[in-house]
Amino acid sequence: MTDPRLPYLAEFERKILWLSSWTIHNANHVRPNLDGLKIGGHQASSASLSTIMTALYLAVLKPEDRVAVKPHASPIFHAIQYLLGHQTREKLENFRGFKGAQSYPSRTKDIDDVDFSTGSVGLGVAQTLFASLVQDYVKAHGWRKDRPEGRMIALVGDAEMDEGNIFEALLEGWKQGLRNTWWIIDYNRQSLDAVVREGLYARFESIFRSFGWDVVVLKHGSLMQEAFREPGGDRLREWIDSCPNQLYSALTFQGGAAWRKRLLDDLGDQGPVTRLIEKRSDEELARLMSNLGGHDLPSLLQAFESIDHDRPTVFIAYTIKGFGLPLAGHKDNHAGLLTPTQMEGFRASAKVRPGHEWDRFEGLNLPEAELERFLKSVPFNARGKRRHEAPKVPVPAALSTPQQPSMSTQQGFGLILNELARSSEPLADRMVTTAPDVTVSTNLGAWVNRRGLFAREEMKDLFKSERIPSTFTWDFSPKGQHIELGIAEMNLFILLSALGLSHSLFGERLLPIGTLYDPFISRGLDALNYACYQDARFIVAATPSGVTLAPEGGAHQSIGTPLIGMAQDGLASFEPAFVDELSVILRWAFDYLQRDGEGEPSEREIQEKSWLRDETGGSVYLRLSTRTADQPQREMTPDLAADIVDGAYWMRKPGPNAQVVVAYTGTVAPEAIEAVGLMAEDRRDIGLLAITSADRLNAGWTAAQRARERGLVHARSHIERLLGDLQPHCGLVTVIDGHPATLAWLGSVMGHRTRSLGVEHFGQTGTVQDLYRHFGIDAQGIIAAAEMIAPGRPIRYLKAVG
Ligand SMILES: Cc1ncc(C[n+]2csc(CCOP(=O)(O)OP(=O)(O)O)c2C)c(N)n1
Ligand SMILES: [Mg+2]
Repeated sequence: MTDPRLPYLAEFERKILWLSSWTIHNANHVRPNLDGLKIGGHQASSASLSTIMTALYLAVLKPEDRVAVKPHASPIFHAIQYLLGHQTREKLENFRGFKGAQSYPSRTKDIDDVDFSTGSVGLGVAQTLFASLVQDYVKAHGWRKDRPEGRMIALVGDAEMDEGNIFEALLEGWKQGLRNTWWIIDYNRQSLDAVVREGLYARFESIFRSFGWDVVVLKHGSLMQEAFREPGGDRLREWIDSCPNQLYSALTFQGGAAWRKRLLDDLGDQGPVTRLIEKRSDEELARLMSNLGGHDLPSLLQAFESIDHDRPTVFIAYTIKGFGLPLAGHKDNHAGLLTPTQMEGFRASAKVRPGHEWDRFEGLNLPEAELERFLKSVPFNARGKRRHEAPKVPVPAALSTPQQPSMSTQQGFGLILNELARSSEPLADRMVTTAPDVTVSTNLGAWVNRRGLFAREEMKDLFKSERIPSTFTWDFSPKGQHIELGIAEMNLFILLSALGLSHSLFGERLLPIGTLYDPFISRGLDALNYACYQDARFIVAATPSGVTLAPEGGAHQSIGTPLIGMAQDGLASFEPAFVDELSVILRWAFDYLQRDGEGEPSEREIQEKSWLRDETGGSVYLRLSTRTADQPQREMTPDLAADIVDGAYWMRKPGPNAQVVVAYTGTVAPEAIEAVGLMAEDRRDIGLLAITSADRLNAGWTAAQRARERGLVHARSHIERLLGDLQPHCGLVTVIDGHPATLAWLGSVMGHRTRSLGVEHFGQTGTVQDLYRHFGIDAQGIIAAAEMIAPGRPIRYLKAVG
């Protein structure tokens, strides 16, 4: 008996193809919304997934499933959501326009229930794998026992498989015992520029099998399979299977007559197979030859619905790029658009009357009431929108601050986490840490000793059971709270992205902390950007940083990361110098992570003082160091704590006639303190500004300026207040173990002359002192800069230093 859903799915597949094509056509020709710029819209890329996505969204998916849609299938996705009532005509009419439906599905910018943003190819694919690990983590901790497990599904372009991060993820998935993950490869054998290499599917098959995945190849649709059963069918099958990709594409583009000519050239005068070809009209022949597995609803339903296990599964689905459209199969079709004439032809075949282009059932062959009933019964849509919310985890008023007289920020970070691990704070139970093989070297060891490593199955530390002394206990269990990763930094950020969306994906809030060496942020940078773009919430502690990792040499020293921290949207960056600052920042971070990020951030004057957009929340980057520093003995007053969070405070307040102010960030604090002490006799009223977050300081300043430009004349940012009392002639020397541009803008705030010290060139091995001297960020360098910028009598200690 045929599946009763098939007639509806076939109708809706046509409708979805029409709506997605019309969306693109409308944006280009009817209501051009990009100043005459023709916009691709990726009609062809979308069309190759039209059948698969119809089958998935309107039949196979359950509400608990989560999907990363190939970026260029966005028009199809929006069309489906429009049919299901989650996308508006207005947004579709404004596709790719300002505030319209987005070119690539976006969790934050689209309204139609996007599970994972995509755009930078490869990242969404890996995101599904890590989301599945997070689902396992949540379940293993006993938090969603009553809810069904979802499948994490990626719709993957075949050329997208070139991205290395996918393979890094595959290896990690294998190590972690991946389950409940489906990747569906849209095997249209075309990329952006060209047709892919022959035989690629065979590489895919063996790669996936070796990582323990099940492989399902969907090559021949049901029409083809029927034809293969006819006399001569085996010859046709051989021909199809040995046809080069380029030729198949070209014939698809040319259509029925070309198929006939070519097939008869190759298979004419050969008895039954010739008859098989000849008895079909051109149109029937074209339909047969384009009936690949990925365009055959019965095969797709059968393949998806026969999976009765949770093993990771890849489907290699043969498709046609541009399926159902006049540009099908053409190798240049990636950014191709239908001409108005082609669109009119398509309109006629879709039976859509002018003025009825957006009608959901226009041109369909089944009664509206039945179609409506079918849509209402779609399992995926049974619960409407599928995003979850999770209550906030309470954050204590203060974290316990280690009291050692001398330590590094990295060490302090480890100690604070250790205290949290020992505590019974609910917060500690929701924390989850992860590191790419640098757990011990970034000081997470003590936390891991107490809270254990996560794995679905128990695994005891053999060294411990053999009684071999070791500082660290490496016990794995389902209750563990540290996920140990292999070295790939891409995986770290994609996992943080998945952990940081747990509240929305799975309804359980996690407070993720990832650690890595600061220079290697760049290795995972696109994934970090991706995580922020989807508004995932996490803390990244990057340590060591700068040239303070002196003996390791230039390859382990970071220069530009403070600028990354400033420029990265969705990430508040801090570089504390002292552990009491770090403690305040971490506490704040746990709260900031959990603030509701829905909607557009507004610049309301929530924190009257700072002009920061703090109500929306975000992720946090801590740039730490292994360099030991003497810790100030001071009381952490609420005012000081607020200043630390806003980005700066006076370590030494300048007098009324200050000639020079030194502003430092992070681990160069001792140099700045020393320099100020040595200059105090020769420069009047000297000030020392401790900057804990150049990022937030700068953001507040920018926001205040914008507010004033809008007429809010009293808007003042934190840095404007701090520098506001300085005389115009006061010089500013800024210093950071990182790129000097990080603080160079301070001179523009009130117009003070500024000299910015920092590191611009690759370092090398040496002691910290050697390198600081070399780059001129030691006390002597600071004093020399001050003398130039704030003229006066010679600073007598200048020569004595260093
Ligand atoms: C990281 C990244 N690099 C490059 C691009 C530009 N780009 C978009 S689609 C594409 C080719 C996609 O081919 P495939 O994955 O086979 O998808 P198809 O268009 O065939 O459906 C490229 C290179 C991108 N979006 N992301
Ligand atoms: Mg392709």
